[in-house]
Amino acid sequence: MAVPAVDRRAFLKGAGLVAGTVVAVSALGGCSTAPTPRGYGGAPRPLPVPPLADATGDATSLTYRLTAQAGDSRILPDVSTRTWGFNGTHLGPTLTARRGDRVTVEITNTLGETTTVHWHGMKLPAVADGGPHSPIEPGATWSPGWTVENTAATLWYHPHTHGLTGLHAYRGLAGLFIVEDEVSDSLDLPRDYGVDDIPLVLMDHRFNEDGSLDETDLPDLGLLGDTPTVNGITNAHFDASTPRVRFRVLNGSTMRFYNLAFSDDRAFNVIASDSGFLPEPVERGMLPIGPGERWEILVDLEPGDDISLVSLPFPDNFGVPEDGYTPDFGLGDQFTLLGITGPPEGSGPAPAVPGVLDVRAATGPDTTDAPQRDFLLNTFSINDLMMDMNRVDVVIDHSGPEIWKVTNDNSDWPHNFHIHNARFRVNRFEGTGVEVFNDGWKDTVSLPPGAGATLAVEFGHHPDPTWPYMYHCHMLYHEDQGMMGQFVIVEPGQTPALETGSSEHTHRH
Ligand SMILES: [Cu+2]
Repeated sequence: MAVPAVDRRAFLKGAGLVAGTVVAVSALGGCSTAPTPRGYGGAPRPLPVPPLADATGDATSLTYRLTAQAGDSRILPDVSTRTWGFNGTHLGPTLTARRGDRVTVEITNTLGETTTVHWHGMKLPAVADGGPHSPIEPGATWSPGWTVENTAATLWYHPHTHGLTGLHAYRGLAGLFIVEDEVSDSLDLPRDYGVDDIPLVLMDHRFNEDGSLDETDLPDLGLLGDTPTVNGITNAHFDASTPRVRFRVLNGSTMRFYNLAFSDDRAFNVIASDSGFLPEPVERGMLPIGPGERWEILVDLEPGDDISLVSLPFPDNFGVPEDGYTPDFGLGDQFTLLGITGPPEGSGPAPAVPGVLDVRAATGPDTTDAPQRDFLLNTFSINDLMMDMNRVDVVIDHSGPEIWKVTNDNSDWPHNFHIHNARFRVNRFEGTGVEVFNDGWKDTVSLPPGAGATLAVEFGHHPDPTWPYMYHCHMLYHEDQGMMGQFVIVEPGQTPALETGSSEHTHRH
């Protein structure tokens, strides 16, 4: 359905006025007048680390089993919260595989509600991708299988239920999928999972007085929270045992952008983006991360260090106007995310950071003669259209790369853009004065108001006219409101013929 531009603007203005109260509420999480978010008083708790999942099968053909289940968790220290998780009450275990492995995941849904599981960042056949066309009904088991073709990277999995992705992720359905290969083997990097190689799943929540999750969608903001959590708890603390720690940071929040830094402003090295290693480490003091994105960073620590990983207010509010008409996306908020203490006395200095990480990442795809497509993001639409499970928006009938020019057409809202079954380079970033770090291979790009990103996109090539892949805004309230489209990869001359899906919308309103 097309949405006339005039109506969108009118809606936006009206919504902004309604959101006036939200601005005030969200500002409580801000830096200057902010009280401590709930769960951050008192003693910190040790950072939980999601367990590594056990695989069955032989060395190169792995089978994982995930059970989506509900249960009670201690997100807050003093009260239990009903949450969802895989193989546990909250979040999910970390899956691992090597490039070239055959992977099968048997997912059983015991939730009592239909959900799906999508492999974010993975190149794989659309039938295994776990988008909205692959519902797992209550009591059912879904067993996708594929051969891992990604290079070493920190990927993740989360629901992609039509109209309900944000809610299902917010309840806790998210886990990491770490891919290793011969390059990651060869690098002198921290690799002892849970010791010096630490996943950090960032989320944010709102709580009712009784400790239950507040699942009320705020106007325009959906499930934006006022309380940050790391690996499922508030006020987490990590005691380093080594002089260098590798953090694999996932922004698993539904709507929140974080501006990562350390409390003492120390520099750190960025070593990997969404889709794998950078060609060489890049030293940074701040690092924005949008919903769905991942960064791997190295931080060096000394005995006696007592610091925090924090999220700082975005310079220039990420280009979003601070007025009475624009919803407060929390871009001015400041949070302590994770307390960190240095290694024990007597720990030596960290070794030199490798000067080269992955020469394969130094160049993008050759886009000479590559087709270009344009995507205009505005409010809840892409190219004036909202998601329709029965409509194919893009047909790709070749195996080469494409140029996708993605523009945030809103002057006052941030968006971001994620493409399934693909990785891309950000070749140009324009239309905004806001600096966004976009080095390396990515699968999700953050777009401040007005920003245009020219992406050189490399797709997995698994032609199948019957199953679509998704592209969408990864601010999940936007996605759930319809900010998503479908593409199909076919053989030359083939016509898409979707056999799956339905026009039934399951929006919760
Ligand atoms: Cu959006």
